Amino acid sequence: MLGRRATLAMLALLLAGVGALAACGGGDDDPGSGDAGGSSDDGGLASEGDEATGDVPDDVVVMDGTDVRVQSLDNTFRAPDIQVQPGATVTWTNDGRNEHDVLPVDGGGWGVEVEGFQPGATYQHTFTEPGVYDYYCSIHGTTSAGMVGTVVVAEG
Ligand SMILES: [Cu+2]
Repeated sequence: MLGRRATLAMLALLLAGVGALAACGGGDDDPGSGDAGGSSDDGGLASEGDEATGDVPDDVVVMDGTDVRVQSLDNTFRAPDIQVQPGATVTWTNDGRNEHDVLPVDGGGWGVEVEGFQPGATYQHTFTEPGVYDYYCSIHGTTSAGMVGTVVVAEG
């Protein structure tokens, strides 16, 4: 008797679980199909332009003021993607336990090698020209993945 009751109880739990899953699946369908029409317009706009200077990241954080700080942690930049006004000075601090570097993906004239960016060190650069400046840490990333960041210089 006990064994049979236990089996019935498990069966009831199983059925309840299946019911809950089915309810979730059904609920997701309706909003999903509603969104599809609206978002296709945005895709068309996003694909225009920006090819020469690089893309402005979607999650870019607009930073007010002329003194902006970016933390270098193990192993990310925080915030990774920022927007500053022309003439702003960006200060990277190595707040991690490991050594890092800050290297521009395109061109040069700024950035810091690992020798100058040990834990506790700071590096700063003033960005005067509008543009999209991609950078990376060559120890923990590549030019396009891993420990990467972007400074967008634009009038706010
Ligand atoms: Cu690094």
